[in-house]
Amino acid sequence: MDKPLIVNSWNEWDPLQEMVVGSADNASFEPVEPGSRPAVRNAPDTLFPTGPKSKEAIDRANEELDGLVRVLESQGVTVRRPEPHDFSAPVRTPDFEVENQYCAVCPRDVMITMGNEIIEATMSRRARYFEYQPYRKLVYEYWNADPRVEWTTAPKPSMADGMYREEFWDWPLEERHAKMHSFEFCINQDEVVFDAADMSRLGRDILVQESMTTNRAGIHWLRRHLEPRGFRVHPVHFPLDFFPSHIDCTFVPLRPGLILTNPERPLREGEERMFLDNDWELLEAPQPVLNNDEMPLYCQSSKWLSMNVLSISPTKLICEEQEKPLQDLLDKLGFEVFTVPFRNVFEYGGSLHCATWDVRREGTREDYFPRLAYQPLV
Ligand code: ABU
Repeated sequence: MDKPLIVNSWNEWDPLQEMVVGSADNASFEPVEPGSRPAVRNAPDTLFPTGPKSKEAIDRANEELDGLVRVLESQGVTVRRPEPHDFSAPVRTPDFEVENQYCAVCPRDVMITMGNEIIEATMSRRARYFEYQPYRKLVYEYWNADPRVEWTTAPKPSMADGMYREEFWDWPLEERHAKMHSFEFCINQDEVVFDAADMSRLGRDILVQESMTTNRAGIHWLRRHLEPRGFRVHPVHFPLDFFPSHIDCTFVPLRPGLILTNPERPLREGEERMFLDNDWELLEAPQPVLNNDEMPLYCQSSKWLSMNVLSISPTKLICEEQEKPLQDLLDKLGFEVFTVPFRNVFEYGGSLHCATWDVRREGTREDYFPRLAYQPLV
């Protein structure tokens, strides 16, 4: 019999065996750059801090990340952590300079497992250009241990000024509303750009959100890479999300046939077809406990981090400790719900799904969409 695969994960819900959980060690504040305009919550005119985060803020986030590790380990999951990295160091390439980097709290943004293949995303922001580095030692370990592991690094974009549309940040809300169906954000369409967290894996079918962090060239690259490997890639759009970045606070598969949706970010008309034709239920998440203006001061994400849950299996998942309305809904749906406090992690860009990268789950590639009209590129 073949030895079990070391890297194997085809969807977001199969029983979890091995996972990377992020770390806040050496984290810095994200700098202002063409792909990101961080702002202090409720005080947009206050200067956003720069340089390393405080030891206290790092310790608070690490305590919660360690709590997540304990829950995962109690469920038999092997947990791995990133290597230390100096995020206070500047980056200088022939095309740009940025005063510091960010953090290794959200491996989901950088790394994705597609079956037995690990893909490192291009990334979309300068401060995150080298964010693959804290995971390289692990990738080498997996790659050396099992010849069936494939490893792909997507082409690095220049991140030069010409890759961005800086005026995006100054568009008034009315203009964003008027332009919502053009799906043009702070990156233009000239180079291949994607963050891994704009994808969601449903067996043979991969959803990719067009966003501030993934452009159409990025989706095109993913199709050309994944279709010959037997995947079908579906671009998805949420026109009422004026600052889309990462799909996992918007459209969250919980188990075969069930997706948690964001009531304030409906799918573009027509894109729900593939789900309804294949008997999937799209179920709205309840309103989060916090409003956007109650989110942590330096957090750049929305209140919808509430729905950034992590599946341990099709019947068990982990939810943020204070999100009672969502916990009650999941409980009614028959899930065993584990909870962990995680709000001190929010200012590092995500919640439970963002702060993890699944390396191995049970299961194989299944077709959950047998009734699908799909036109491959070639
Ligand atoms: N990194 C996930 C953030 C998504 C959101 O704010 O809705």
